[in-house]
Amino acid sequence: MSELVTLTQDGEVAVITVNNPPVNALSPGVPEGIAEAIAKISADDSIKGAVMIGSGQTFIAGADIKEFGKITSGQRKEGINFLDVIKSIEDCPKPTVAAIHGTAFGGGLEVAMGFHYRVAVASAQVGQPEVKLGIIPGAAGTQRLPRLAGVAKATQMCADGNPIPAKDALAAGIIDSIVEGDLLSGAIAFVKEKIASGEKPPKTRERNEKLGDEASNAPIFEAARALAKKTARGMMAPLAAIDAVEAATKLSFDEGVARERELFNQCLFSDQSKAMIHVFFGEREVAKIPGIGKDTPQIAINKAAVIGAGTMGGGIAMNYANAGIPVIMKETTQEALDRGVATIRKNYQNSVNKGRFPQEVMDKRMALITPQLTYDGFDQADIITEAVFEGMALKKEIFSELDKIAKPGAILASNTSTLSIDEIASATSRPEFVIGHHYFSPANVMRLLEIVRSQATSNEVIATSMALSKRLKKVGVLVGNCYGFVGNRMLHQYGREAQFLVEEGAKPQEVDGALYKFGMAMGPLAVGDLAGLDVGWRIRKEHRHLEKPGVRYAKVADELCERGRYGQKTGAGWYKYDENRKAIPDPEVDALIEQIAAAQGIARRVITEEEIIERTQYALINEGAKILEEGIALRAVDIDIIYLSGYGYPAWRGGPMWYGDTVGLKKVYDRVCQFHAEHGEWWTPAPLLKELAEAGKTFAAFDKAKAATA
Ligand code: 3H9
Repeated sequence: MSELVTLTQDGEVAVITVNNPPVNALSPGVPEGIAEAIAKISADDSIKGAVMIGSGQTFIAGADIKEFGKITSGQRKEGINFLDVIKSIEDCPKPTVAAIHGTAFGGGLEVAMGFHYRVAVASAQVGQPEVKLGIIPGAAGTQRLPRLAGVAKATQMCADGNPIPAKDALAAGIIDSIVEGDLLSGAIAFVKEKIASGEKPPKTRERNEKLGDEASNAPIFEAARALAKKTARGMMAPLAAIDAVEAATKLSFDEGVARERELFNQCLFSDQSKAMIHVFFGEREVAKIPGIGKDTPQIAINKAAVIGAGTMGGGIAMNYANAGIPVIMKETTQEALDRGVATIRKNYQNSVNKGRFPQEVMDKRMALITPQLTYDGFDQADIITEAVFEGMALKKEIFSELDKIAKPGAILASNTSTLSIDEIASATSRPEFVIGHHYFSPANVMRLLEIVRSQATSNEVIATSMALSKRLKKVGVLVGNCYGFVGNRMLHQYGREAQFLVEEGAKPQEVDGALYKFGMAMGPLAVGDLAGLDVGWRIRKEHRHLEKPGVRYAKVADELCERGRYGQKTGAGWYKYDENRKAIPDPEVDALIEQIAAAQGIARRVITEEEIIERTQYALINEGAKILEEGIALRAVDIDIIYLSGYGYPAWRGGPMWYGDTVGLKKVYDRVCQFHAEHGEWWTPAPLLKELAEAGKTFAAFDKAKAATA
């Protein structure tokens, strides 16, 4: 037997151990090893029953995701087939038990369901997360899970991909027992009982009692489809997963498996699954920073402080409290402080009301936040995050103050979304401890944390910030210092094109509608109204000196602000809003736009959805290529992850740079050149885009080549 799967014997019980670190994925060799072990167990009269366990941190976390890319690229000729090995486990004449700790995900759960019984430790989780990779279970998970858990539970698990804890898996019938104490001993004791009972080992595929009937199942599938269309808008996998579970209720087991395979292949070979697999590895890749490793020392973060109790400051304080880290939240007036605390309380209360966590958790978190008007206790904080208005003078004043108060070795972070970290750091005597921690609104919800290094930021501060992002349940992405960093620098181009399109003839709802249809969580103009148009207005005023004379400037947003239309908070912005905050197109805005266009001599015309997508997406890609070339982002995938986790970009498109690869960089570059000719300076093609397009390459290939030389 290979080292990936070992077979040992404990009296009459055989123990199969899967040993494929870090997550015991079903890489080539693992399913074969399990099949070989089962064959030996079936043939050996001294063995009466068997247990399978994973070594290390987990049971089997699924198929080896790296193999999917090999299949779709043609590098691997044969598909992945775990069906036969699972059937051989199920057909083993002796009782078999899967002993689960960590995660039994995807193919891991599918293998476990082939065993006659499943036991787990209380901390284990089981799930069919395939839809998160743009695929569906492909080893009969959609056929066996409803036979164990019933149609409703199986549909939900296969369609949303979320794991469930052992306790719920026991209640649903997915596992048979929760083991207290040592898992292997518990599993061996369990199988011994089954051997002693003489009970015929049950085959999951033959258990049809939970499959329901058409009348009871139809509403389950209908509700699941409606939910998937809403929560996974534009994605094909959740709907395919529901179809596959439905097949389990209507076809024989073997026919259902064949249907599942057909749907699995449709998903696997789609652009969506390629994009989502790119995202899976990308989210892990962003944590890897050249020059920073496990041996880079880190600063212990046990106490935090935040300056500002506004939308951002309050959200940041919540992040610390959620992670169990005590945090001081400072404001300048009692009124602002009270408002900040009330918002936090309201947010937590909403979560309690929705059943996300109990009241005690809220009380504990509230108790971790100390609201105050002074700098008392700031000298004890390991990290201080400034989250005040976006103005350089104010930020420098605060950092100079913090330099006097903070203890040596404390991290001084700014939540600035655009301003130079180098300049902010220059207000202190310890620039190596200054870093940007750019959160996204609402800061307690959005997953992205853009971590901005200055010229001087130390590796220790960067490593601590990256590790802290994990503790705060964020995706930390390290970026370099420039105006707007990665996310907002690109957003600037995207938002500008959206506004230019409006000036040229598209209605605000047409621009937003096309981008919503493309998959964005919201259109850019509606986002502006939500965030507050005055925020960008203030930033633009701060950066007036950077504007180049003679270069076209998007005027409408400024004019809306001049008229007090700041967006939702004033009841009007790009749209007007009713009492339920529903956006309603406003003829006043249309008239204003026409007036601004006429004053600039812009001839208005019909604008297609295709042009809206090209102008906005290619603006992102072109700027992204410049950012990449300048080294502001480490990799193209870092840009993708920033857009997915901070800007509502659809995961199934893989992020803007991946989308560019999907379209083909030659096509993108040609259009950028055309836009450059038509619209001027803003569209100056990025040299890197030109280079890759002309060489027939992709951003993904650029990343790979860079990694190879690192
Ligand atoms: C499937 O099973 C399809 C089936 O229906 C059959 C079809 C025929 N493969 O996340 P971490 C790597 S689809 C390859 O940082 P954690 C990961 O890239 C699969 N590699 O650890 C990372 O590598 P690196 C269904 C994998 O403790 C390292 O392992 N299963 C896989 O925070 C550590 O990962 C899933 O979708 C994999 N399956 O979380 C489960 N999984 O160090 C996906 C992980 O080089 N995995 N790696 O960056 C997870 O959800 C989490 O990794 C897990 C551990 C919860 C298991």
